[in-house]
Amino acid sequence: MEEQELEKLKFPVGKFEWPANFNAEEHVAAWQKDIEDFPLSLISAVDDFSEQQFDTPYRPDGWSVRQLIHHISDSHLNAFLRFRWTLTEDTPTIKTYDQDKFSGLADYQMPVGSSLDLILALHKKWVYLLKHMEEADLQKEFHHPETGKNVSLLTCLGMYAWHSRHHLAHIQNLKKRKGW
Ligand code: NI
Repeated sequence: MEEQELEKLKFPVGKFEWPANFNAEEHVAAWQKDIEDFPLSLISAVDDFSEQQFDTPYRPDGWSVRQLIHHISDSHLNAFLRFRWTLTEDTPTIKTYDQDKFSGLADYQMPVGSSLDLILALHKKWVYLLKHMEEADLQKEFHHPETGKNVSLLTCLGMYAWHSRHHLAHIQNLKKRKGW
């Protein structure tokens, strides 16, 4: 497989980039809607999947759809906690984790239902929180110990809106390629 082709499979919606003509009102609303719509889009994307389809990698040497879904629940759970810490502490240092090692843990082989339920409930709480945050809250930052940088909740929101679209596109593209 050519490198360019693989890159397209890895990053079907591109990498997260800060919008060129950023408009706070417009982008915050769009990102919030991404977070709000994602669980049902994800659930409907895999609605009629067989266990075999869940075990199909979304690209060569990539995670299976099952691992992807368990990864999303872990990743967004961590993001939600980062929001909570940042809203209640002064520039907290977050805890990172090894997502590849996480994906090797036993529960990544479970049926996806538990993670889909978790993602649905988590995003409901996340959106409620987002809708009740002050504009200034989005400027609050956490410290990332690996990059050494501070990250605002605004950036974090944009990143996880992207992360939702990124992994949904993995599954949608796999279905297209396989004719599912
Ligand atoms: Ni991811």
